[in-house]
Amino acid sequence: MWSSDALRRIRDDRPERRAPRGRRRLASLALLASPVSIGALTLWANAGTPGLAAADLAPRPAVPTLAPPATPRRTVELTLTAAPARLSLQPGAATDVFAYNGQVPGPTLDLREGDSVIVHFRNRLPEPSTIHWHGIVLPFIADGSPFHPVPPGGQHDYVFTIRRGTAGTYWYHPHPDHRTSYQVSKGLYGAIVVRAADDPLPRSLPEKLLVLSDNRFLADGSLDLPDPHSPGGRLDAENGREGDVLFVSGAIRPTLTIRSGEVQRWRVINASAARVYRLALPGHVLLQIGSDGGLFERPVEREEIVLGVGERAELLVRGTGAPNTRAVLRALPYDRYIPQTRPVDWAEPRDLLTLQYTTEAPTTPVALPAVLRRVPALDTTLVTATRVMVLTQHLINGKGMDMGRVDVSTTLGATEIWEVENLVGMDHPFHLHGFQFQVLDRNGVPEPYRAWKDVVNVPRHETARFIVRYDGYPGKWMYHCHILDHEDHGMMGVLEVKPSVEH
Ligand SMILES: [Cu+2]
Repeated sequence: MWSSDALRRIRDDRPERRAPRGRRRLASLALLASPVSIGALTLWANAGTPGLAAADLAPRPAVPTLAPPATPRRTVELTLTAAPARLSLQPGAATDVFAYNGQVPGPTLDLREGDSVIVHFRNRLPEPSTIHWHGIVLPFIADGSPFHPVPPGGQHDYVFTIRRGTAGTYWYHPHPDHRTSYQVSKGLYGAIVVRAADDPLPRSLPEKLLVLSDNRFLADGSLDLPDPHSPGGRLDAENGREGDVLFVSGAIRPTLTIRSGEVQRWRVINASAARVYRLALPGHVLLQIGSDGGLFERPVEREEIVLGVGERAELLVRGTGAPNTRAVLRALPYDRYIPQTRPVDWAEPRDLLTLQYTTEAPTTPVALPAVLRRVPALDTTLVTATRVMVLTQHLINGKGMDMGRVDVSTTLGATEIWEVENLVGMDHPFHLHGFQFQVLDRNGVPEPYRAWKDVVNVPRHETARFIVRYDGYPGKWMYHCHILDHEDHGMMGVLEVKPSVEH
């Protein structure tokens, strides 16, 4: 199924094996990959962890075994081309979209801690774009923020290294000035999975990747993207654009299979422009094991999980149902709206996918670790500043985004608290680029467990506080509401992190 060429595209890049630069094979995923496409899904081989495929909503092809090198250090090099395409997102209809490498969602990047990543981005769109690597700690020039637009016909190489300790689930999407909601709605988003060599969970767990998104269509199958000045456009600007068609990794209500007794590892990404998912699997207690920046210290049992815009969750789904039964993963109603613009059907639960039990006799559940890893608490005694962010509709601290202004200035290595206060009657998910943070409390209630986060949803009239240490890279980093229409309308600011002074 997988050619050795396709596997070699992820190069073993240990220095002693390096060929002279000029002779080094430049492997492009776009050219060399022979991915197995099933509908809109693509399965990428994962040379380091045989048996685990990143995108896995369909029967998995055999993945060949390739012994990982003793000290893996790889360069993963690929090309992502954003271009118009005509795809069938819904049965029986063709839709003009924007796609990465011709698919929606774009290819899943299956990475390991320590990987050097080179992405050749080619913009074949009729407008400027970027690729933002949501949640990944990387240099400013690689962040794909509005500071570095790539013009139509242009290209940019994003070069970064995946840090140790950051294994988790991330995603990528465009982040151009004023056009993020439009481009994501047109189909530009994809998943990133980062794996750790010392992952504490059994490798035998079947893994599923669920990229949640929604969209809205006109009767002719085209995307419903109203003129910004029309009533529909103004409603999207207010609420953030939601759609009535829900997708899981590009599929509408797909079916996953599970054997009774089996434990599966699910990675869930909220890639929607504005929709919040309140996830529940009736008849099952979910075991959440991680969030935006990777694993928790210990698994946490949850009846439901609220996944704000841009957030991710890692879960263990325990197959406690009987053979040949089924369960439905649902998005329960979540009221994030002001009454004046609350959608009439907001209170309807929505089905996301069917979990079908096989007819096989129950299997014995695998033993799960009680401790996943250490998440050291950031030291509050080192805090040198508290940044107060007051959210109102489309504004932060009363200001709209100005690319020429620095809103917060600080120094690399400093530890600070951010207090994000939402004064209005609508939720705003707050996202910080460049650094992972730890939520301290929400409305004064201490966070029950520590996690690395890059988005915190701040419900209406509530306040969230987080602590962050700027231990990444200097640069000008965006912070913004992750309702993409709010971001596009200026609900964004600039954090300048200056290099620390050498003594
Ligand atoms: Cu917002």
